[in-house]
Amino acid sequence: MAKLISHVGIAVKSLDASIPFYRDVLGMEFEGTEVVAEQKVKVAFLVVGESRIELLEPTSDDSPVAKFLEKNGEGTHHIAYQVDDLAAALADLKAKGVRLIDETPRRGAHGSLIAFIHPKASGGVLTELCQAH
Ligand code: CMX
Repeated sequence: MAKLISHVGIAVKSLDASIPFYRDVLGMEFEGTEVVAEQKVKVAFLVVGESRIELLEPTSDDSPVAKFLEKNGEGTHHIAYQVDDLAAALADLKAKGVRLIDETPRRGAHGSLIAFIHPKASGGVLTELCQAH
């Protein structure tokens, strides 16, 4: 099911303040930013090998990332694994009784399809599955 680590999501207060560390200090290729309206975040992607770092800045006070920042401050927010067929993966997880946040795929960045597994079902790690578009 999980093919590779698509990206690691990191919650930040400000993309502008956070991008330079990854781009200029760690030397990652900066791919650009995108607003993911459905998730109430603005994201920046930085390429590292086959994977990416996704910096997440909330776009409103009721964004899940705003709530995370308020509770924990900046830091690792989720790990995303790439799958070939998200709908099939979700059906499989549901059949196995895994607690899902999204029972059907939603729209993520880059037109991808995404769904989250609840952190209580995955050892305290918010886990995303994504299918590239
Ligand atoms: N990683 C690990 N645990 C987390 C977490 C995270 N990112 N966010 C919340 N939790 C834990 C909390 O610590 C809390 O645990 P305790 O009950 O032990 O204290 C529990 O989950 C409930 O957290 P909460 O703060 O009360 O928040 P909610 O239940 O309202 O929401 C969650 C939590 C995960 C269901 C919600 O954030 C969600 O639906 N997330 C998925 C969507 C998302 O995060 N979108 C932004 C990224 C989008 C993108 O990548 O494009």
